[in-house]
Amino acid sequence: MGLIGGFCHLYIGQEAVVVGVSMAARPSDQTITSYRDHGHMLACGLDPKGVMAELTGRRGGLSKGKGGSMHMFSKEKNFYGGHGIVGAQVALGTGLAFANHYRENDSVSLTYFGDGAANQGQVYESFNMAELWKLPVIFIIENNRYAMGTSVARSSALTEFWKRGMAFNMPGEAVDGMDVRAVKAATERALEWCRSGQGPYILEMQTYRYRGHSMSDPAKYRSKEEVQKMREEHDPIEQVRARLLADGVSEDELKKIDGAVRTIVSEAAEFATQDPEPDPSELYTDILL
Ligand SMILES: Cc1ncc(C[n+]2csc(CCOP(=O)(O)OP(=O)(O)O)c2C)c(N)n1
Ligand SMILES: [Mg+2]
Repeated sequence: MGLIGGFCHLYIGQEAVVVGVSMAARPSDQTITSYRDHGHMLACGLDPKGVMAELTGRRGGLSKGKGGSMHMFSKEKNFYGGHGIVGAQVALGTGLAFANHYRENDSVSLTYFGDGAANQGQVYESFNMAELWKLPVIFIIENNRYAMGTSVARSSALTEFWKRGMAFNMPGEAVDGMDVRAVKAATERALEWCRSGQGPYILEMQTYRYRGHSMSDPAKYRSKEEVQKMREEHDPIEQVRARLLADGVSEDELKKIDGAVRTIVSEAAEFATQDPEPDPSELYTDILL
């Protein structure tokens, strides 16, 4: 409908990652991620109206309508963005872990990044310092198999991202990122490792990006069949639904949950189209000059 200006990177297909991690984490643990951040924000407990209104550039948006989809923060919910520079959040997330270590506050930095970002130089500088100083950080690599239109096989010398910490003595494991139970269990192990003072940990979440990279994506780099197969055989939400039905939860109960979610979404959409845009006088506030 053209209501969202600029970029918009959807998280559809990857939901089990952030949900499973959040189930294991404490509200005091910090989250920091890339521009594919809407799911992370919702999982941190941020108001969907604030997220949606930021997408449409309205006053009630989480960054007052001036940040857009890639730049939303909430110190209150320990959500540190939303970063557009590929890999930049990894060094910042390591800094958050340094602060935790220094303050001895028992919090863990949940630092998310993509398979593409995993090839950036600052990631390895961060790995070195994190392990050297035993910083409480989980490096969560969301391997959704593509960086824009480039598959991991075409860009990465070592496609087993969980092994990327080996040169630094950092443990890691591969996780079925389409199964929320596997994500939660692996995150619990990693959190225990970090909180007991043993340093950082890598979780490679093997997941899949259903939609295009961003706003326009001709998707010539993968087949429709590949996407269809993932949706049909591995969808993280359908898996939960099938398990609940098998456990005796009724279709009616599931419909109620669906209905409640739809209400939240339409209320957010309504707010994001009715709320006014920021006043022009706001153009020079909240920025560093
Ligand atoms: C330093 C830098 N280089 C290039 C880009 C352009 N760019 C934006 S997203 C992206 C791909 C990153 O892929 P990945 O880390 O796998 O994350 P995903 O989009 O799959 O979540 C690239 C190259 C950028 N934003 N920043
Ligand atoms: Mg990727």
